[in-house]
Amino acid sequence: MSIITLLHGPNLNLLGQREPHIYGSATLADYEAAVTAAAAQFGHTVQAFQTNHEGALVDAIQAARGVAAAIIINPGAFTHYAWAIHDALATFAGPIMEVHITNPNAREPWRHTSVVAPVATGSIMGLGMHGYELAVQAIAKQLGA
Ligand code: CA2
Repeated sequence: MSIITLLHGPNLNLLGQREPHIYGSATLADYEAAVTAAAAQFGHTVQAFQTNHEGALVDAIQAARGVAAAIIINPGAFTHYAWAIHDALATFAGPIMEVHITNPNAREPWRHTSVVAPVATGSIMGLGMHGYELAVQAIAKQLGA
């Protein structure tokens, strides 16, 4: 049994409360429950954390080192410019799945760059909650369980 750290960045605490035409009606708690259920199918547990603060996200990534076997991260808008998150993720030894609810490449040009993608094992975008479930499946395969 391994721990998967699930990290959400800024404004994702508002899921299900604002802009449902873009982000759907599922809440952050729904996302965390779905990932937990998917992970349980492979015998893994999930430690979930959301923050609106870049440094807190860096701290959470560092805290996952030596504790979690894998990270699933939706860094929110930090995706597009937060090199401190890039650097923190680069220190993590296990699989890292970058997940986005929407497809940033189909949105404004400033969303087309990800500074996280170069240090991610894989990136899944535009599939809503299903993307998170696919991320769990990919991690389970990578961990060999
Ligand atoms: O599609 C994604 O998952 C994003 O990471 C979401 C970020 C956005 O900046 C990225 O480009 C793509 C924004 C998260 C904002 O979440 C909200 C949720 C509900 C209501 C308002 C914002």
